[in-house]
Amino acid sequence: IPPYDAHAIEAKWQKAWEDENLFAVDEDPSKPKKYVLEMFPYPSGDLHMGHARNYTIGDAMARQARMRGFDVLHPIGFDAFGLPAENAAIKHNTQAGEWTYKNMDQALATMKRMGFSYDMDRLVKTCDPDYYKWGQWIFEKLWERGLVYRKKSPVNWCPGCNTVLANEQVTEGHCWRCGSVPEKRELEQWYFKITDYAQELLDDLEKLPGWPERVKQMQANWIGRSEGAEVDFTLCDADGQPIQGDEGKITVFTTRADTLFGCTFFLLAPEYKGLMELVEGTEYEADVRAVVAGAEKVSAVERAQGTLEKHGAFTGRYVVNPVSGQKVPVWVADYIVSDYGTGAVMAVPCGDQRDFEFARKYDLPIVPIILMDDEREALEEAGESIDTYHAETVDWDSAHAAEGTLVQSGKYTGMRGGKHSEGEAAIVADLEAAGTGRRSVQFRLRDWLISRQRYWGNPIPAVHCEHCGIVPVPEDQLPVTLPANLDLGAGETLAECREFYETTCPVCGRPARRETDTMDTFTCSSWYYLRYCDPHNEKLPFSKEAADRWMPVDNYIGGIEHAILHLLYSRFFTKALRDLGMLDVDEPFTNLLCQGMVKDANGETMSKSKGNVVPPSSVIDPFGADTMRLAILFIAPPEKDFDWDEEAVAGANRFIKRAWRIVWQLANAGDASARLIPGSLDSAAKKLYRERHRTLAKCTEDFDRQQFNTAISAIMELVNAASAYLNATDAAPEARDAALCWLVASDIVSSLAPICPFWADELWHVALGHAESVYTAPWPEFDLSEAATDTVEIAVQVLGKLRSRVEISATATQDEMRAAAEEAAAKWIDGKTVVKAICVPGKLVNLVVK
Ligand code: ANZ
Ligand code: ZN
Repeated sequence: IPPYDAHAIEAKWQKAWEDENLFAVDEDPSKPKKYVLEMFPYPSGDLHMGHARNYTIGDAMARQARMRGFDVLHPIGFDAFGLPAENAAIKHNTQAGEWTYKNMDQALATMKRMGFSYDMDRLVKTCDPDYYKWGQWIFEKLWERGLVYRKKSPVNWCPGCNTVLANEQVTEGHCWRCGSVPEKRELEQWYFKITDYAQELLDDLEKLPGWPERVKQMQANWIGRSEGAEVDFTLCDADGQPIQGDEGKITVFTTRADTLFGCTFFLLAPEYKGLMELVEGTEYEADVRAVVAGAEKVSAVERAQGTLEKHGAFTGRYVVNPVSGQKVPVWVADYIVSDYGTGAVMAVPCGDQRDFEFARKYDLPIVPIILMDDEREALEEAGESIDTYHAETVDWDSAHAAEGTLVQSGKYTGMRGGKHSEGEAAIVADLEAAGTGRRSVQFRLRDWLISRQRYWGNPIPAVHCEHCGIVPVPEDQLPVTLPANLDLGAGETLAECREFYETTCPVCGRPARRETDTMDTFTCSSWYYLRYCDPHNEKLPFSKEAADRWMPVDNYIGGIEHAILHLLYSRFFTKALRDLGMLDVDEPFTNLLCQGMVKDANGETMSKSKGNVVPPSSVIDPFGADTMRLAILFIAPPEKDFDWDEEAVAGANRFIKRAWRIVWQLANAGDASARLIPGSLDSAAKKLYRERHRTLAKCTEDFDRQQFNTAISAIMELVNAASAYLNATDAAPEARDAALCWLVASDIVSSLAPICPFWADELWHVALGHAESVYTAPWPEFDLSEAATDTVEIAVQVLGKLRSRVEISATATQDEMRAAAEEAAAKWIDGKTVVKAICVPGKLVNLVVK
């Protein structure tokens, strides 16, 4: 038996697979397809453990699918644009591209060492012009369809990164990359109209039973659909004189029209259009301006959270409540945002905590109009009536429950109040009848701001012409190529690069200026999985035929950090491209697996700053990639976090070596041409034969559930059973069943092949003598009925003491049980008389002797 030399074997098969192009797609339409995809990496350096885990999971799935007869698409690429390349270029005084391509090469080398079965002919790098060209092409198609527009709007400007951030990139009030606090700036920006798809993006979550519930919940919350109503208030001056015409109407969006009687003041967002006209030249102007100026310093996201100290000012104006007829003051408040609902809010401090805090701060009235159930019970017990309940103010510390019984609410008093309540329905119906309100649905989802004032990204293909306006770059002039030699170190930007921005108008031919914004890199990762279907297409981003063949992705594997943005944007692209007639599917990813994190041995997240990163090479160098892959999959189920464990790696290595020896022994004892006749196996062989059916059934099922750790346990049991068989037959090796030995050797190699590929292909070729790769061989077949035991092992006791165990037929009679027990316990009953045998079928025989 040759020793297990991981490094020699791995080098050998890396080369052989590459030479043979073994993992290229078959493009065989007679086979069912399977598209297995891991989220592609950002090439920031070498791969880390998180990557290694992500790709090992995907690779095990892809390899097994191949063995099960699927035509498998398993590609890889790089999400290669982005800020870190620019920062690195500045720091190391190189070009962003140079740094990026170098890192990609390094990552590819590690992927090769890890044995990932990618179809390398389909490699996609998003910073290659023949990829980003099609990103520009798609941009223009979306533009034609009305899904791209420009808007001057207050944007989050990150002073650290010198760029605009999308709302999504401001997390808890800080830049997601550098942690700076973004400022407000007014700029013309490019947007994708993802909100056109808000309802469908929400509804279609139901078509995704293969996604984790929590991811769907996060998406639904992000889309944030709210059902409510718009209510029109009438603007008036201090004397209650209404202001005539359309300007005299201010509309709010509320989910709680039932609380209209509790509206004691009225709020406008600082950016509310027309706010300044209300106060211009009045004594209130200065205070209102101060609130507006203060709000500009804080991001809208943060303001809307309502956790900051609230600021406001009275405008000197009032509005009349369309239901109660009450006149209430209009204030500007910084916790109201302009891009949700109408930017105006009816404040109900008894029911809304933010309004409550504002009322307390500025001494505005809080009138209770809803009683919680216990308050109502107390009231009734005191013999008072809801109808006559009267209170002008409250002594509470916070706003009260959202649901209860309406009081002090005119004809609605006594009705149930709350979201979607009886009271809400009644009031909205009356508003609709009176023409002062209507049902309305709002989404939290905002349009996708894609403009970045950054160099290392996909240029937006547009030209600004003084005569023709903003025009798209004609298709035959795509791609707009990124200049390679910007002096980033000196702070040069695209907007300062003459060579880039000086151009002529494609319509009139006059000198014009090229757009210098690049696209958010999330645009590149929103359709890469489509390019993999047809990576060399020179006429289109991908053909419909190829997309129809491969889409949707059957198994998508990646980190939970992409649960919202990347997945939402990809779903949007798929739907928009479907509507352009480019493919047929509604959803890009059928099954989603979010793998858990790899933490260090102390349970801390691995990070460079903590200095606790375990690089994959630290395992591959001493033990080989197969040990690494086995350890990663064995430590925990894929969706769970795990703590990196040296002992588990050593254990995986011991097992791989042991399985290596057992396979060789079985192969040496085996014979490929011998015929296996189950009926003629002796009892030891029969036992192993049953075990192989049982463990393969378990292992196959576990693969289907992607529970690789328990699949590996099943394979370990099979190895143990084989080892026991070899030991039991050590005395008479010639009695070993050659066909069975060969079969079980093949089983062990095949079932471990998705996990330890180098090990497996070596044994398959050398120990088992096959000419072809194990990945061209089928996944082992099994038959659960063969696993059913027709014998049982029973305990043999003499006078209640366990003396022996014996294997007997499962259907043995009591006499047969007794006979077998007496034989097994012969030496303990020698010279005595068995007076009685107590038989418990399937369990034991107790012999009573004298
Ligand atoms: C009256 C009211 C009473 C409200 C009450 C809530 C509770 P969701 O559910 O998230 O959609 N609102 C509306 N537009 C706003 C804006 N631009 N900025 C800040 N707040 C705004 O939230 C809907 C509620 O958020 C609306 O219902 C409104 O306050 C507030 F007991 O109206 B409500
Ligand atoms: Zn022009």
